[in-house]
Amino acid sequence: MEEWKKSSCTLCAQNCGLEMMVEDNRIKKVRGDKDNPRSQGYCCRKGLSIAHAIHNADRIHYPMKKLGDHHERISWEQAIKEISEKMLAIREQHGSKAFAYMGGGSSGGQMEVGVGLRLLNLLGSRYYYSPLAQEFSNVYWVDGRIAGKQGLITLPDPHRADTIVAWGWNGWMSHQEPRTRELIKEIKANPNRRLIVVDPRLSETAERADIHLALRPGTDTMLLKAMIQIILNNRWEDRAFIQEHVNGWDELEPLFEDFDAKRAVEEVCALDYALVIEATRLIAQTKSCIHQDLGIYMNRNSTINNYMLHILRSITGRFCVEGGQMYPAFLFPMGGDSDERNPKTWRTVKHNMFPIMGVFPPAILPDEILNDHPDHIRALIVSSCNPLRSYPDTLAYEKAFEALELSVCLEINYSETARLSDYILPCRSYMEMYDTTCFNFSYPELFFQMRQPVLVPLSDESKENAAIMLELIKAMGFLPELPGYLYEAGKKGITSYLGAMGAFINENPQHLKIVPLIMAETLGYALGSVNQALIVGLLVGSSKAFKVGAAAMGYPTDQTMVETIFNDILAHPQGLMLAKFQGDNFNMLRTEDKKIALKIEELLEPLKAATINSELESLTMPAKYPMILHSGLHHETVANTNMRNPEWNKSRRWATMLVNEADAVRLGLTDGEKARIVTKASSAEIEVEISPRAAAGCVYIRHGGGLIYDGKKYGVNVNELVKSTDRDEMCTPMHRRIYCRVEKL
Ligand SMILES: Nc1nc2c(c(=O)[nH]1)N[C@H]1C(S)=C(S)[C@@H](COP(=O)(O)OP(=O)(O)OC[C@H]3O[C@@H](n4cnc5c(=O)[nH]c(N)nc54)[C@H](O)[C@@H]3O)O[C@H]1N2
Ligand SMILES: Nc1nc2c(c(=O)[nH]1)N[C@H]1C(S)=C(S)[C@@H](COP(=O)(O)OP(=O)(O)OC[C@H]3O[C@@H](n4cnc5c(=O)[nH]c(N)nc54)[C@H](O)[C@@H]3O)O[C@H]1N2
Ligand code: SF4
Ligand SMILES: [Mo]
Repeated sequence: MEEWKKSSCTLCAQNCGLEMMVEDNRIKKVRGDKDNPRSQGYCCRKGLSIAHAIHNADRIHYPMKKLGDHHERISWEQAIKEISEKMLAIREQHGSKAFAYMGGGSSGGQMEVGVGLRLLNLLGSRYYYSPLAQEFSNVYWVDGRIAGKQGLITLPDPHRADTIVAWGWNGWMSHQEPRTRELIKEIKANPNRRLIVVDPRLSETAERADIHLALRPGTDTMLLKAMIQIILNNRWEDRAFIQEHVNGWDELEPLFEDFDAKRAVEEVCALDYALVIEATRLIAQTKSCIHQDLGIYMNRNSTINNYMLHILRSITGRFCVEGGQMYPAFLFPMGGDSDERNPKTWRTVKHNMFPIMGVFPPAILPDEILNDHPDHIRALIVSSCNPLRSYPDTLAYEKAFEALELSVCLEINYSETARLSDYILPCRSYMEMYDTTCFNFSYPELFFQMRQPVLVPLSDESKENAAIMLELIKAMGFLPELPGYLYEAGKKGITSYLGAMGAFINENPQHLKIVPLIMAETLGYALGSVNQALIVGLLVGSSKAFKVGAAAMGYPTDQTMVETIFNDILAHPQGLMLAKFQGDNFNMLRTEDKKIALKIEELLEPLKAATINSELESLTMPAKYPMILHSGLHHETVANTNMRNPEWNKSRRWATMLVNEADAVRLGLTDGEKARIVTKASSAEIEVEISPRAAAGCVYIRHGGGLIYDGKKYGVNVNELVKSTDRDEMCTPMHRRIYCRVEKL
């Protein structure tokens, strides 16, 4: 019988609602779920193809151990025993700093972090790495300074804006906003709304823009400085807003006053000055919002560019307001506060790098493994990410994995990372378990969806990632023996469980710190899911703003609150609005006076130092590598490294390198022939695709190539062409500006 089950897509951070028709425990058909209050039926071709990510020939069904050049099946008992013993031995011999955990950044499910981080901390380490720190470090750092504390992030609110600026963001292909294509179509159809695209090339989004600022690659700093100067020059700044909501502008203003905007725009950015003035007017004088993305995040000057984007928003009154840049409502913050000015904040031993929102950057992990310092990383747990394809410098990562004394990979597939790991532990896929992500961005209402399993686990031996990490914690003796009544209490309901837990902690206050683990163990047992128990834990520990917001939605505020909300979550597999945040968005700031702290001391000098002349000089291309490789377009034929089976793109051309027509003529290349691309890191041969989507002087390779499926490798792995040194001061990779040369074969 046909049965449609509700779930969500796990292939990008939008997590669009999906309905799946399941037959014989296989996903047969997929459609957008109209009942999902945020995505409202929207989904893209990736979501429609999600069955390939779940049902594929590379699924892992049991624990495996590396023996020589291959892996062999072992039992769970052996796996947990050997790994935990090895970990304790490494800690005994080398101390806590030998451990790192990399995970929790997946766009599908993140409850694992609740246990993964505690496992790391129980071992005494804070070296938590996640993909968040290979794109967002700069903006999260700036967000932290401006808000007075790290942990909350800001986001654009384009659905309620009239002018939307896509700055280094190709939304038509990458989404990154709810219902992106619908949004772009709505703007096109409405003469009062406009789309401005700042992108060197004619991207699919730029093609649909009212104004396309096709700037010379890497010149965003000069464009931003020019726009701020143009605003001042025309007195377009919002003085009343600045007065009421912004601190520090007085000291910043002089940095822009004498800037030669016209010369910067024409000589550095190679743009039409009148067009830039018009775009700036729309940003300043209409209900505007700016969505910046990888064109900014993974590019030169990312820190000051993100800073100037916030300055632009602040002085035009577009910060903490509807349709501008906002703090989303939250059940739990995106991360912790790991301010590097605090001497207690851990740093890495090789690069002395600090975490941002508690997260260390994957670009430097190979270096942190491959060094002689007594405290270098020796043991790594990787979960739900694929560093051997996703993070820069695959060749360095390969060496690093070889040097590790212990590598453990929690996966659903025989990924490139799994292939090099000492142990592979089989996870349930996101369609086989309960989970959620922290990408429930909305304001003032808080959207929440706990995905429910649509399939019976494909293997009896697979487990939730969090459950696996809990097994390791127990095997290492980090969890005390717990009374039977705690295991049983959850069967009588959450309120009854929380009562029992309260009594237990009263008698055993020494265990207060590990309450979430005790819940994972005992409530997880009663509910049959560690992840569900962790979600209950989040509700228990939720912020005051959330609790007030939940009360505003009609939830009880007494001891039955958690159970009532949790039951409602269970009853809404399509997701629901859980809380309505009260007061205005400025309330979310962590500054004492609830004003935007616009002056960032450390960035004043770099801002001053970025002049027209200094920029012209540093934009000069190295003679040996006269072109720019855009390493990793997030194109509609890519789903990061989640779709290993190339079948889903079978009628499409995707394993190519985009080249501009003039460059192709100059290099003597024809469409379809193979060319060689050479970078400092390596070289590769790849099919040329002459494309109007490529800017002159740039070539583009799609992200997610070089995956091995069923023993065969498809496409070029672009991270082999990137060196870990191609990174900025926050250790984010410079994937949008890898110097290269292209040769005819
Ligand atoms: N279909 C699909 N969608 C995805 C993903 C996927 O794999 N496939 N992955 C998801 C993930 S994890 C992410 S982070 C997002 C990324 O989403 P995007 O950031 O939209 O992805 P990119 O393809 O890198 O697009 C960045 C744009 O920046 C432009 N750019 C390059 N250099 C410069 C420059 O110097 N200045 C400016 N202003 N722009 C420049 C590029 O031409 C490009 O059009 O996509 C998400 N969505
Ligand atoms: N050169 C270059 N590199 C890039 C980029 C680029 O633009 N250029 N983009 C970067 C960006 S923005 C991002 S976000 C990263 C993403 O890179 P990663 O953080 O590695 O994320 P994914 O590629 O999504 O990897 C997901 C892994 O999790 C596994 N997985 C899928 N579902 C499940 C599950 O249910 N359980 C478990 N345990 N595992 C599962 C998949 O098999 C896969 O191996 O890539 C980055 N890499
Ligand atoms: S936009 Fe993202 S979440 Fe939505 S269907 Fe496409 S890949 Fe999935
Ligand atoms: Mo990403």
